[in-house]
Amino acid sequence: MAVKKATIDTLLEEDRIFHPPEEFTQQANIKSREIYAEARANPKIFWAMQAERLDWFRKWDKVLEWNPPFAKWFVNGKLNACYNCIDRHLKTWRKNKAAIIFEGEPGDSRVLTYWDLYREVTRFANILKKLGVQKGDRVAIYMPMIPEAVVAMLACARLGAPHSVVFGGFSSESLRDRILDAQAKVLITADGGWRRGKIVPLKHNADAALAETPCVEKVLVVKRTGQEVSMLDGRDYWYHEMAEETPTGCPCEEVDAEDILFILYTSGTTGKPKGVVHTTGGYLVGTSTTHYMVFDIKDDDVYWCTADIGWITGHSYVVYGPLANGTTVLLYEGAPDWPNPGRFWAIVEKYHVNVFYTAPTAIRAFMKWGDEWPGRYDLSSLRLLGTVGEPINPEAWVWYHKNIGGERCPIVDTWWQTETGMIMITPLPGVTPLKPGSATVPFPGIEVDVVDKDGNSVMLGKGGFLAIKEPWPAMLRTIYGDDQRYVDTYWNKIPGKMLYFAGDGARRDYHNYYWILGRVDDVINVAGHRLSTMEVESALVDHPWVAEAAAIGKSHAIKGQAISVFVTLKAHAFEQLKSGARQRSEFQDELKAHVVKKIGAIARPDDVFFTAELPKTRSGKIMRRLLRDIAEGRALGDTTTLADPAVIAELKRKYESRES
Ligand code: 7RM
Repeated sequence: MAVKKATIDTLLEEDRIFHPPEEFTQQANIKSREIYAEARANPKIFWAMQAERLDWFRKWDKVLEWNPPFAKWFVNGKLNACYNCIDRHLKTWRKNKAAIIFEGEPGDSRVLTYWDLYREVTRFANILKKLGVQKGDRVAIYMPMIPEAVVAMLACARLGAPHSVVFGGFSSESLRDRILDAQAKVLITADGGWRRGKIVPLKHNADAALAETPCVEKVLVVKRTGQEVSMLDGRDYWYHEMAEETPTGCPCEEVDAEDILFILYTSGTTGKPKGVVHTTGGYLVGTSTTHYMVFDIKDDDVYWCTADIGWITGHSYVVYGPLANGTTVLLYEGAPDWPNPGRFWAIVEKYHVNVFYTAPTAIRAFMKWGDEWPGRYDLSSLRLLGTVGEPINPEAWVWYHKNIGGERCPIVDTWWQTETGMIMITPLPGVTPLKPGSATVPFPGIEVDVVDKDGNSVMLGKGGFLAIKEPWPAMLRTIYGDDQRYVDTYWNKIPGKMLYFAGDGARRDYHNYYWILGRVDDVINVAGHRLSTMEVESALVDHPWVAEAAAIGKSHAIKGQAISVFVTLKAHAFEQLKSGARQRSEFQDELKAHVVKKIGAIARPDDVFFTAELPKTRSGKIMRRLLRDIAEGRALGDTTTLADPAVIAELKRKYESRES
């Protein structure tokens, strides 16, 4: 019965095809599939042509220098990312075009034209200079979603100072680790940001981090929420005070195409976050090209990508791609359900948003909140929808298509990663027929494969590892300060073959469409955000009660995956639990709060289960795969490598009856 149903589901998925509406194709930036053949015939010429959409101070000598796995794109080209996102537009009619339309959570709003943005960014850059920032210095940014966050990033880019944006939802300790790894000299933060009517106390969190980051010399604080915060004399400066005495107008540093534009930390299979390094030329070519073609962007569009600037999607498709293209970008500070679940649709109606890009987890939340919310608003301005962050289930796709897109908007399901910098597998909305749940096909000029453990292509219809076969312009260049980890994590997984290993499973169907099957490594994808099992486990074992812990991702209707943890307590704590001296819920709450303190609220485990023993191999490795089987209520997979098979049967029985 179960098997039969699975077969039917698969057939249904394959059968539903949505062709691009003719009216859409007629007006599309890319109208024909020829571009795929052109790019494949000569990828370097294709990317060189795309590079022409940028302004270069000096043209490159060579498109690509590939010393696997180290790439240089647009060798000896000189440019500036901020110049490309702002200054060059000032010489055109776009000077007075809206660059950023900002909607604050409390309902305040601001519009910054490209000329306004120029004035803000140049003044901000001058302030950073006063605080000692020079080309090559790292600057950490820990900000809410307000225009100053974008201004801060662009000001760094203007000076050639790599930024490291740390998501505002991360804890002090996460911020500290990232500041230390990059040895940031300056931190830019705010007093706070608004989230569901409450203040996220950014400066307060930053203070705790700053107590342990001697590398930070100065802190620049933007006033947003207005509550009292402590300011350390000689280290902390208010932005609005410095702005009063700082002029606008600041020259752009001429940087090399391969100079670092930013570092962004992401979770891998081990506990220590990886500083993904992106450089300037290739990154800007890759993000502006994909933004233009995938989002079919037009000069009169209002474009809204709901990602926070703390994630790669915020970097590539809120800031650099769209602004390089002279787009009007909508920026919203707060939560989708504040003050009610209609907030996003109220914003779409208010600003006549045309292109909307969000994550499957958000779409599933909208579904749960009910069709009546989008139903109350006029969403007829929308012409194109997008998703990113995790596989979208066909049901959510179809809901999005109907309830948000009015069955008229194509949906671009875009697969990519922090490391790829740019969209890699995606429809082109004017040419690619869509199948709900599939990210469709590789972007022109991108060579992808699905391979087995020896690196051989698997047959159509079969699952395997998603791999990228050729370098691409926005690829990560290394892990900050750790070339070896870069090589080992991404390029050495399949011995003897130079393939980029994405860490995702995938399948190709008989039309050569890609279906992403989720992570194959120890990475949990919670609401489209990557966390490693190791990070969560190290946070837990840091607690004095915990002897050992195993974290897994468990399917979750809204978040895609939720974190479940299996914890072995130390003897004294275990005694207290057994004797009832302390309630189980007390233990659970305390450990959940501890993970939040160490990593941030996104890492809060949904479920904490206590167990006397964890299933291990003979060499002592925790078998998370079996814990996943237990948590999902599935039959146990292969248990032959277990050191003590009795442990797992007992654990399964207890988990199902909820005792320990
Ligand atoms: C952009 C971003 C990357 C991981 C990636 C996948 C998953 C992202 C899709 C997707 C299926 C998609 N960067 N992922 N997009 N899975 N379909 N369209 O999310 O570095 O934070 O995460 O996200 O597992 O490896 S990320």
